[in-house]
Amino acid sequence: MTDRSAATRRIASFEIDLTRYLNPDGSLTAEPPAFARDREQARAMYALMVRTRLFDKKAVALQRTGQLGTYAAVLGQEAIGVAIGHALAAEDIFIPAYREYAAQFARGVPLHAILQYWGGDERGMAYPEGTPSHHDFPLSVPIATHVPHAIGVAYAIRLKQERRVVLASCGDGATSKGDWYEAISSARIWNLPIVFLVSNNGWAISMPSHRQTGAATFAQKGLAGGLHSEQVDGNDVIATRAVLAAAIERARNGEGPSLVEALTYRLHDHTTADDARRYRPEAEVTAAWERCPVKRYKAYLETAGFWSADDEAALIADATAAAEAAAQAFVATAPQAPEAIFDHLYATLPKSMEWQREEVRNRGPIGGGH
Ligand SMILES: Cc1ncc(C[n+]2csc(CCOP(=O)(O)OP(=O)(O)O)c2C)c(N)n1
Repeated sequence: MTDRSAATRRIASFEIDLTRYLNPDGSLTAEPPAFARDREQARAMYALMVRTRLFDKKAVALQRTGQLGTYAAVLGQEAIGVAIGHALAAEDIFIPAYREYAAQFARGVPLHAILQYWGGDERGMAYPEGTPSHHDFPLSVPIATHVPHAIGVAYAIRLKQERRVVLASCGDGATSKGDWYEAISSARIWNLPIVFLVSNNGWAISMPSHRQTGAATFAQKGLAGGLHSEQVDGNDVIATRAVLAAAIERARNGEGPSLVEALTYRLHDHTTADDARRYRPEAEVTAAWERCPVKRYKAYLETAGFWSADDEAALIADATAAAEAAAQAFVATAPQAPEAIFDHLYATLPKSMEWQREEVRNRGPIGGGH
């Protein structure tokens, strides 16, 4: 065999950065950004995180008591939605997967609308006018199919020369799909104002992340498309907001797309239709609770003098009441006409669908509180 080393030159090499401000015990690794030193902003982020956690608990309880369809819990991943909600500007466009409820709440989606969606009622995705959510996308349960759509939106923004940014979120499993790679590939070629957020929560249902890719990180998948790519501790709301805000700013300034891999952990089952005990070691879950984003951020706030026991009691009471009110609003919603699913999908119903619409109409109501 000939030695070809003399003929070989290295033409590319790469590094992936990981950002973390908060250790799991809430202590700081570095001086935090200005927003985390601002009492009001820092408190608002915590309130949203706790509200989301209590909403989530209520949603699971509704499903367990037969009042809600399958629901995807966000337990353990709340910081990511909070960071998205606080990093995006009102005019930006959020194109979510299905676990980033906190971001949707921040942008004006009412809590009960999310329950409505998981109750099989598409009206929950008609977000209120006059809120930033109005121009956002509905949840995407089909994995990664919304990511090329996000490219289309970002392309339109560039064409119209608007200073808006698209943020598309998905899980680690979604990065295995062809449509996801197609989007990554187009983003840089067209220099689109887009940020891809990949929540690496350790699992894609029963498939662990380390079997999802042979690569050391999911972030480096973005490098293949020429994207600015990095990791962040997704259980550290300060770091996640800071990294996303920087990526959004680059996109807004025409400096190209980014991929952010947020390291987190799904503390709940995949959905209420799943039983993770069948495939996931209990010890892994116990260890992950030590990295809980709520506990960590609360410790930071307390040390900073931004949070007291009275604040906590008031927030828990308020967030519990909000979750309860959402549940009641959902349960009280009259079901929509069964044929409404056709009306939501088509402006003009194709002739070939008319008999299907009739058949569904005769079947009885769907959605609403039941
Ligand atoms: C196109 C498509 N294929 C398969 C499924 C079934 N499915 C639902 S969730 C899921 C795993 C998704 O894992 P990941 O992207 O890591 O997101 P996570 O649920 O962990 O947040 C799969 C395969 C689906 N919803 N859509």
